Amino acid sequence: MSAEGFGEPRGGAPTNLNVRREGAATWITIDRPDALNALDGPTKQSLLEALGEAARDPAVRAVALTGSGRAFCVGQDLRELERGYREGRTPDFAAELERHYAPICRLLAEMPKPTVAVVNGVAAGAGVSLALACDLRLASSAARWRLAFSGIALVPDAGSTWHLPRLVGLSRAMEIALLGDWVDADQALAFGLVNRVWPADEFAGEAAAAVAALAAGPTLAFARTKALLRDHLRVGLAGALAGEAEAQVASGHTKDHLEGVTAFLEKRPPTFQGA
Ligand code: T3D
Repeated sequence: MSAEGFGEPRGGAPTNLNVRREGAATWITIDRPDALNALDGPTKQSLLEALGEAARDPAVRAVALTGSGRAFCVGQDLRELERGYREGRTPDFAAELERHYAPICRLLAEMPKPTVAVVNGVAAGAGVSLALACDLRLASSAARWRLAFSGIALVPDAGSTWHLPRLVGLSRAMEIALLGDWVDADQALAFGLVNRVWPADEFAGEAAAAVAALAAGPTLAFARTKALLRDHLRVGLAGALAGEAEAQVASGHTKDHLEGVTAFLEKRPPTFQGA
């Protein structure tokens, strides 16, 4: 699996973002707690660059996205747009979606390694969209979700109209988007919106262990698996069978496949290298 096509390195310190490595995992923390990690321009640019770097770096085998303080992310920074609105101007949504939200969403969904939203608290607007674009969502019992776009008379964006019905079904997606109620962590689990919920005081440790386990997994097989699952939403059975066969041939030639089978035969846990 190639990491090509995930942008170019730019360098420079990230703004409002904490990026750190934990073993083979990159943790990206949106760090604007006073604004509930709302996404202003510099933060979105930093997030885009950090995700691109993580996507390209073969030593990074999983990516976790989380927020500092009591929020995961509340979406677009509305204060950044305040002046224009007060002057009666509407932002250039098309340009902003194309410049930041679309490539961020595609990186989370398509980079060749698992991506995990570690939803520590409130998620709203495009913050929900980011979490939906990740491969997995792990939630604290303190997390709560609101799509929020309807509150400002916008449509859900940043990929949420694509991801939400696929994750929870059309009826729930309509409910979440149109009724606009808060979804708490237990409801989110029941809806299939999140994959795991842990009590708030256990959340950091449990989420870290889950991300570490993913980062120690068979990265190339994971990359092919996520691509197959996404691609096969759009193809018929014959196409899916052909896609699986092609991916399996490639997976069968990896060192990790040999290690996995050898470990099974030797009755020991495998040690995958991501190669
Ligand atoms: O550019 C484009 O293409 C458009 C794309 C749009 C995508 C979107 O994301 S639109 C949706 C944006 N998000 C929202 O509408 C959510 C707005 N926030 C809220 O409704 C509430 O803050 C919450 C319900 C999430 C939390 O409420 P609460 O009472 O717990 O906290 P709070 O007091 O409202 O917020 C705390 C601070 O965060 C506050 O700042 P202050 O007054 O103490 O200085 C608040 O202004 C700030 N904050 C919260 N959300 C945003 C924000 N600042 C900027 N932008 C925000 N979205």
